[in-house]
Amino acid sequence: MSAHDKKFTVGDYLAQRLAEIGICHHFVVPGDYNLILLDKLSANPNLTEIGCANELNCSMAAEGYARANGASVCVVTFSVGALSAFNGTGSAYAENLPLILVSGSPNTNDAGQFHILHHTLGNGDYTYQYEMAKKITCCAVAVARAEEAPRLIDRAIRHALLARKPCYIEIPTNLAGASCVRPGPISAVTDYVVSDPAALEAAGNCASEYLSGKLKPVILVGPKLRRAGAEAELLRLAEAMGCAVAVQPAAKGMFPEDHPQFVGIFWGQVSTGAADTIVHWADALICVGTIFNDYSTVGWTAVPDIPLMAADMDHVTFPGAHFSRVRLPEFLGRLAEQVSFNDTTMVEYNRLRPDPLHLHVAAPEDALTRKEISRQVQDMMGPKTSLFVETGDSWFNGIQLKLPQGAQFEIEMQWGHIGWSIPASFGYALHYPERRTIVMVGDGSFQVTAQEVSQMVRFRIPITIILINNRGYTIEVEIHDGSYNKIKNWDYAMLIRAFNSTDGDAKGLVANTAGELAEAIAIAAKHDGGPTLIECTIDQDDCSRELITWGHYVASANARPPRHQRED
Ligand code: DPX
Ligand code: MG
Repeated sequence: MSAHDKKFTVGDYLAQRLAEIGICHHFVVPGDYNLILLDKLSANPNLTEIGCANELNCSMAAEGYARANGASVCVVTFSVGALSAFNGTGSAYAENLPLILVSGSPNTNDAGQFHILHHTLGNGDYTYQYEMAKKITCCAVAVARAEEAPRLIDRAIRHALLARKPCYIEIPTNLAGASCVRPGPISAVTDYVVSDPAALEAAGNCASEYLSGKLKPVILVGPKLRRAGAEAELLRLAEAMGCAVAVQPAAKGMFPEDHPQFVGIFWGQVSTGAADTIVHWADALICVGTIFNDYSTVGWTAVPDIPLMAADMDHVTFPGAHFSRVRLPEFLGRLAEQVSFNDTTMVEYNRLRPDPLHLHVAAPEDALTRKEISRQVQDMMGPKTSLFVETGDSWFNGIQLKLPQGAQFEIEMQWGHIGWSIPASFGYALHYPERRTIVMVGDGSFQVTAQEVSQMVRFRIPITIILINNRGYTIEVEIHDGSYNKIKNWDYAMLIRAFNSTDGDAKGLVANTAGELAEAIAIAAKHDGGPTLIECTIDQDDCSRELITWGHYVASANARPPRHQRED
């Protein structure tokens, strides 16, 4: 084979790299600027093309696929496609997921000839999309000559994998099929950057100093733990220390909930178990991959107030010292070797441990309530369940559930885009056909991305959608009410049947009572040929105590008056 094989193209190069980093499905919406590229991608035998209904959903499906697979790709057309896909790309940035956004772009001759092109702003500028992409990715590249494609494609993918952030690759329509050299070993792109040995050692020593003399250490786990691939090391550290382990809401499931050291979700006033009491009692707090934002701190009311040790994905900060290029798995692994056992916080927690709740079981004819839905969803959970919870009261209902060993939990708490759970669960389930994916989603959220259920129908993915119909944006009602929180009601079960058309096998069911929900869940459990949507109707005012409490504090944080600088 000659080094410059005429038959090998820029599109083939990208396809090969995607396959080599373990991507098996590529999410696409076609448009004339990306058609040749799509032909090249689908010609690669290791990639399966997954068409989506629109680019917002396409990017969110890729976001969900990256949660399961570790990396993903979304391929769209210029501007009309890419600007919608920026939303899922923003989510991937916020949620620390390497999503590769690829956009077709105008023919390379047009800019110089001052042509006005379709799907553009019409002002002759074709750089704006690339400029915008720079802000929401860790690396954006625009290929202008085929010769540059290998270097730029490799660079973007490498940055994304290392930083666990999205990247952007723009390929002009007349370059996707242009000939290109073949790629070298993939290790040059995927090779892991290990910790700086001196920084790792110094950080380890600093950790010993931080913990020395402390009597009540607690570990607080945040959502970046899984993104850094450090769950096993955290477990080793926790068991070596024997201390209490609390988890932030966005990290639910990243430390096993059936582990004796699991003390609950630390979420200020809406914590589970007695997690907040034990976190506030601690005199040393080892934060691992945590994110303290207005939501996770309940409108800044639950910011830990002792000096912290904060281990992030690639650096560690102590009171008074910072260490760069310390990778989380290596740091936690090292700490697990050096710490001493101190279970004081577990001894205390066992005194505080709340008794298990005796949940009220509704009679079959009882009108459905939020609590009864949660009780029945709890019974659906097993080791192979993956539960997606959507922004809305579903967050609070989902957080309260107990995850049995092996169950997975997905939440998009940093970005918080309503409608995320439908395309994201679809993307996720493509990677995990052996798992049972359940989605808890509100009526308002479902209306944002409902079309993507048709992809679950098309690819026969048996996702169970528990749609909680409380006739509006209840979480918004609790934060700030107004006429805008009312929405048009739909016949959701009938909508699903419309997606079936002549060849689909989705089920759309309605549950108004506890008994109807139990029957619907039994049908869903046996249904493998496509999704089952269960519309659960509840009273408009039936929402969780946690939502009301949290909404009150978040609303107060939003309403803080502007602070003016003092004029001297
Ligand atoms: C909005 C939210 O019906 O859930 O349980 O009734 O609240 P609940 P629904 O799905 O309603 C969701 C609604 C409108 N948030 O209450 S959380 C603002 C918002 C957002 N994302 C996007 N637009 C607006 N989070 C894309
Ligand atoms: Mg609602």
